[in-house]
This record gives sequence, structure tokens and C-alpha cells, in this order.
Amino acid sequence: MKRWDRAWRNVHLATMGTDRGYGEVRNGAVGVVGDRIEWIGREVELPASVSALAGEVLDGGGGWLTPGLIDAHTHLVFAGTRAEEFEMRLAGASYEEIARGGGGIRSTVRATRAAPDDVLFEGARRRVDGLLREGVTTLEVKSGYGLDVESELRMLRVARRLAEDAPVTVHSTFLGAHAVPREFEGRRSAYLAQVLEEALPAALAEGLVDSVDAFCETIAFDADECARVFDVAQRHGLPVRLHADQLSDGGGAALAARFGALSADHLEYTSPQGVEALAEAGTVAGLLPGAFYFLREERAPPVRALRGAGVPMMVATDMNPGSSPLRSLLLAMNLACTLFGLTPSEALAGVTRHAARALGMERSVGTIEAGRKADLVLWDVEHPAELSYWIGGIPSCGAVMKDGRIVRGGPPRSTS
Ligand code: DI6
Ligand code: FE
Repeated sequence: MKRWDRAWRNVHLATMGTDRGYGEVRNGAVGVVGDRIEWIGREVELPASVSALAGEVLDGGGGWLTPGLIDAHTHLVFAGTRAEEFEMRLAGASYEEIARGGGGIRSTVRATRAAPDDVLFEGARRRVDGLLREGVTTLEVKSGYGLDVESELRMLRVARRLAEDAPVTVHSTFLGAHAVPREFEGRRSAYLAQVLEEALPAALAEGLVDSVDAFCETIAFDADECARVFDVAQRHGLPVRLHADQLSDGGGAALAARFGALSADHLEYTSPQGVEALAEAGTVAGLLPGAFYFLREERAPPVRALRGAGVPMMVATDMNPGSSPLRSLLLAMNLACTLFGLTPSEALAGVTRHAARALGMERSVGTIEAGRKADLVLWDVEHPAELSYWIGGIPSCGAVMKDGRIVRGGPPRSTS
């Protein structure tokens, strides 16, 4: 009886287990039992020959092994596109003007409510496939394009179905407080009551909610309204996250910190006081360069201040049809470096270690360490910096291991 089910050898490890850098282990090996990592280290330190230890040996061909990538902020369940609004914005209209004119989120709400479940699922599944090809093994999906009870539930059911249908862990986030729907125009308080007294409890009753988010912005909900959402979420024992300070300083970062949010995301307009509040609360800063780039924003998040205050920084696609139709997490990494000044190792930490923390999953995924899930990706690159270096046309993702089993790319070379 072999000690391990399978083992990787002849690989360099970017463990992401250190506060800085890649946590490199050159010429490494990893032992896997079931869905967990059992052992990591240099191959020369193995307690016996790898073939004596493992039922199956995977030869990484001298490539790099990283933790499975994590896209910790997506709105990838939706119907329709907003390509016509893209044309309007290129012709000079602003994102806010379009939203105030009945477009924006409400446009996608109309399309999503009208779409049958299977259409919603198939569209989301195609978008998930693109992430899987890039080595994503965990992702988050938000509701927020339904904005009535049944449509919000349908979105969250699709999110759960994605995890049943694909080799990916899905964290589902309730975002009923994304926008006020047309039928509640002028009746914001009544809409929030529906969100908090009907939609959220119904979603909880079906086991569809892992965390609760809100859009804190002049075109969405103010800090007091978001605080109402957080109060109810925490009464239900749910962690919270926030879309904060994206287009203006609405005190979102400080609000998120006050409630001990897992993460506060966007942060382009976050003040130094907001940065300090995030640092004190241990809240992760979610950097979403796709929205910054696509909306042609001019003010970047205060990355230097976040770094100096020791705030962990996560990077995600924010994949959504309106502000960030970005379907590549690797491109999000490149944009985070090029537009926000992250280093390549910070960008990789942003889609592994810190992304796991933004989902409250840091004890199970996000690093290559004994006891963590065996979610691993083999890359045919000479250095892990290539993952954020190439602009599109991903570095070849040689193989993906999810829960200890190869789910894509076939074993590099397997000897039993
Ligand atoms: N912030 C965003 O950038 C997206 N939602 C949010 O809260 C925009 C979503 C959309 O425009 O459809
Ligand atoms: Fe978002």
C-alpha cells in the first residue's frame, strides 16, 4: 500500500505561502492523498523514492506548479450583452449617464429576467470554461441581475449548478443590493425591504448563499443603506463584501472595515483613512483592473498606500457585461501590473493566496502547503512572472489538478 495516491516530481513550486515573492521551491515534489496535499519539499528531501511513495507519479517536465487560480469577484451569470452601451461610451456618454437613463445594470436585468434557466446556465458555463482553460479551480459568482425574488434565486441556482457540472469550486454571493429595479423607482426603502426580508431569506433557505455583497456608489446604494444590508447579513451569520469607492469616495472602504468585510473591491477613490481602516480590519483590497480599463477611469486604486499599510491585495476579473467584460484572469493579472503597478508576484498572490482570503477560504485553498486542497496547475513557463507578462494568448496551462485528480491536460507523464 503506497503512502500517497499520486505525486508530482520534476517541477518548480510557486507555493505562494510567503508574505512576499512566490514561496519558491526549485526542483520540488508534492505528495497527494485524496483531495489534499500531504507533503511538499525539494525532490532530494523525499523520504523515499517517489515511485515507492506514490501510486501514480506525475512528471512536470521541469515546469512550474502553482496553486489553482481563484477568480474571487465575478458577475458571470447574466444574459445579453451591453455592446451597444460600449458604442455609446466611446461616443462620449458616461457610465453614470447611461445608468441614469435606464441602461446599465437595468438593461442586463431585463435580459436576465427574460432568459430561461438553461440559457442562463449555458452562457455562464461557456464563460466558466474560459476560466478553467486558464487554470482557475475556484471562482465566485454574484447574483444582482435578477433584482426580484425569483430571478435572484434563479441566478444563485445557476451558480450552484455550475459547481455540479464543472471541476470548479463556486462561492456564491448574494448581491440583491446591486441596483434599484425599474418597478421600485422612487421606492428605494421598499426595494431594500424586499431584498432583506424576502429575497435573502429565501436564498438562505435554499442554501444558495455563501456571502453578501452590496454596490456602494452614487448610482446604487449609499453607506447607510449598505450598512442595513450588512446588519441583516450578519444577523444571518453571513460574511460580507462590498463594491466600494469605485466612481467616488462614498466611505465604502471604511464601511466594509467597520463590518469586518472579507473584502472591499474597486477602491479607486478610497481615502488614506479608508486604507488605514482596511489595514486595521484585515479586510482584503479587491483590485478590479478590467473595470478601470474598460470604463477608461483616470484614478487608479491607492496601491502604494495599500502595500505600505500591509493590506492584502486580491486581483479578479469582475467579469460582467457592463463595466468589465473581461473573461481572462491572466489578462486581469497583466492589467493589475501594467495599470496599477503590482509586481508579478503580487499579481499571482492576488489570484491565489489573497483571493482565497477574500472568499474566507484561506484555510483550504490558495497556497501549496500540506493540508490544503490539492488544486494545482502545471505551467509550461520558465518563470511564474510569465503568467502576468503575456498579454492574452495564455502561457500553456499544461495540466490542472482539482481535488487531487487531473481534470485537464492529462498527466504530463504518468508512471505507476
Ligand atoms: N460595479 C461594477 O462595476 C458592476 N457592478 C458593480 O457593482 C457593473 C455592473 C454592470 O454595469 O452591469
Ligand atoms: Fe463587480
